[in-house]
Amino acid sequence: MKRQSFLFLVILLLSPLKVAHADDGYSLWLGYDRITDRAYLKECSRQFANVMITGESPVLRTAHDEFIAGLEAMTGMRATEVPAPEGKGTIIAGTFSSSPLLASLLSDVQPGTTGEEGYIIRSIRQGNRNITVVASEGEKGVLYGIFHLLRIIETESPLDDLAINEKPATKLRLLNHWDNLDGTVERGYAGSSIWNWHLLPDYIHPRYKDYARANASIGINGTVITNVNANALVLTRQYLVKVAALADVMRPYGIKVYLTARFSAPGEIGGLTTSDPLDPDVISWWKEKAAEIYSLIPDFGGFLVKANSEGQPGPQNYGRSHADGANMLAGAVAPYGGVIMWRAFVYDNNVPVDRAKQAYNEFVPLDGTFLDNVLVQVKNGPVDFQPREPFHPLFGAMPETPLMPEFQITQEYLGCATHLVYLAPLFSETLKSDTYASGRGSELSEVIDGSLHGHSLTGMAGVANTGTERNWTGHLFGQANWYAFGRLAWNPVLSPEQIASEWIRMTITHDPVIEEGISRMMLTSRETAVNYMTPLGLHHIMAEGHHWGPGPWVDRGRPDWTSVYYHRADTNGIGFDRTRNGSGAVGQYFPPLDSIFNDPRSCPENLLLWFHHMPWHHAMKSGRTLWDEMCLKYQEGVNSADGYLAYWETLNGIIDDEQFEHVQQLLRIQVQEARWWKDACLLYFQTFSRMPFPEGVEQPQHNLEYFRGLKFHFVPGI
Ligand code: GCV
Repeated sequence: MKRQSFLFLVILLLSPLKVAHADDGYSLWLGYDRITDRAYLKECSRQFANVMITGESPVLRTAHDEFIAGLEAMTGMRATEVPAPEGKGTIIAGTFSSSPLLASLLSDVQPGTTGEEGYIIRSIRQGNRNITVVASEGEKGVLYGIFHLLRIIETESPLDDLAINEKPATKLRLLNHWDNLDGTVERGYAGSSIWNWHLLPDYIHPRYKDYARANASIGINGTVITNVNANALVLTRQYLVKVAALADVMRPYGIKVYLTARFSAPGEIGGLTTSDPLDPDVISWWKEKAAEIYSLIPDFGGFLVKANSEGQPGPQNYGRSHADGANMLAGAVAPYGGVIMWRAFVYDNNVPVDRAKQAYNEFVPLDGTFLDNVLVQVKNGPVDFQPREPFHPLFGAMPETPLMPEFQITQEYLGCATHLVYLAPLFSETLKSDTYASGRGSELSEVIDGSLHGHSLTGMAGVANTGTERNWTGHLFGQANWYAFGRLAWNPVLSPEQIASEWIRMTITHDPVIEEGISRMMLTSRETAVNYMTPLGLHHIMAEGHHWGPGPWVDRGRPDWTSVYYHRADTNGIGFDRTRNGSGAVGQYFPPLDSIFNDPRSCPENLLLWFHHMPWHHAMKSGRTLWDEMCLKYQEGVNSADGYLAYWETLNGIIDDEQFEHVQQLLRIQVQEARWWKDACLLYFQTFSRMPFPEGVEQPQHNLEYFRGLKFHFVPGI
């Protein structure tokens, strides 16, 4: 529950009826707490006493219900439904075509301005009458406009003189659930899967609708409900009727359902002897399967496919290419308007010289060979959702193919649901990267919004961090990452600051001083995690399998799943040489980036060890040796985590009690784990550098053998 100000707090403290506030987090950023600022309440009643939502459809009905309920919760005011503007203030919402009145009020708006999903919110004064218009060419746009207006009210932002024109930058804004049919969630840290397959289709859990609401409120318009490590069973009739029931819940919120397709399904569940994408029986099987799915789910979105990666079957099993596989599936869903999202997260079964290079090598030659309804889905970086990676070199390198980025909202490599790590700075760093694909200023956001290479099919995917935990995401601040993903998929150039501010105001407090304090903590938290986990371009040095704690010593098993493969520490130095003299990965970037990355003097220091193997004594820009700099970065991470806990503890009694205690406990774990990371990594790397810790670095709490000997059982996230 948000608090409005210190003044309000003082009143509460003095009140004999002081209640212990307890926000369990279920309502996410849609808590719609009662507004206590009288002037603001008065303004709401001046603007929204009457409501007129034109047109009839399930999505418009949702817009209507959301507005009435949200306004009532926040103001206590039930807007009167009117057939025409009247009284002091009326909100009129609808599609242009559903209302001549709307069309005439916005007669200056050119067709095509909003598209189906964009919207206009405008304050209009007619005599002494206030009219607020929310209009779009499509019903989804009206729904998004209503949620925007509710956000304005929830954050208590000014209500007069509204002049908002919004249009999403990407067409497909999707969550990807790595949820298995047995209820587990791969890399899920917030309980079990929210889909109860056993009780579907007859039991519709209230969470499904709340999930749809939350997503619609931030512009997410699709959900891939099954894991990319796919189970063909979901394509059987028994499961498809369950999927259809979920799609029915999502539809009024403008959300389409997608599935992952296991490439070997024709063989596994179709009784065929092959799943070769060029085999006529296989082609027919998928066509019939698509027809069956669309008969149950007319607006089914399409398939997401992980093929020939980490043991998943794919077209290469039959000597065919990724394009052969993707195009065969694309042909099956094309008659219904479906799409195929084909993942570029591939690496060979034979251990490559440099795993970071593989997707580029496999996919660039296929550019221009995919059908029009195929997108290639590319992780933000070339290895795997590390705390920091350079952007994936495929962005910009496949001009003939729509590429959609895949971000990981769930914190597989960032402390799971235990660490407070606000991911908008990470997402934004990628989206703002200059690819130089068409010269300087070719930002990655322009690759994915289609403007750089003229694509209209565009998208962005985020691997969900949701589960059955009461607060959905395990950590309260994990909600901010879900929120940030949606906001950035809508507008990739929104600033992390703005997104944090919106989220804090809707979730925790309106107090500007506290908002600033929490925002500072959020905005620095990603760098803090990088510092205590993998500073200066280190990567993939997490413990084996679960990826939770430190494991820089991991050297067993498949080499490109070990830590030593990535950090390459020896007595001479540390880092992966990806220069022209090394693996040559720098050559996958456009000039001048290739040269910038190739030269340790110009390579950004935060990526130094990603691209270079550097001597321990190398002089950093600070004048320190690489070893000292690394030690101090680890320490800085620990100090910042300590600072977050100390700051958070000042909020005791000022913010909601349950929110306070929940985050306090998790921060206590985070500071311990930050030390664990620092101690374990520095002690291990010291065996190579053979140099002492510089002044300012705390002595480790245990020796290296202790850290190496730690064993954990049943770490969540499978
Ligand atoms: C769903 C990493 C993760 C896997 C994940 C894979 C992928 O390897 O550890 O759990 O599998 O990425 O994105 O396909």
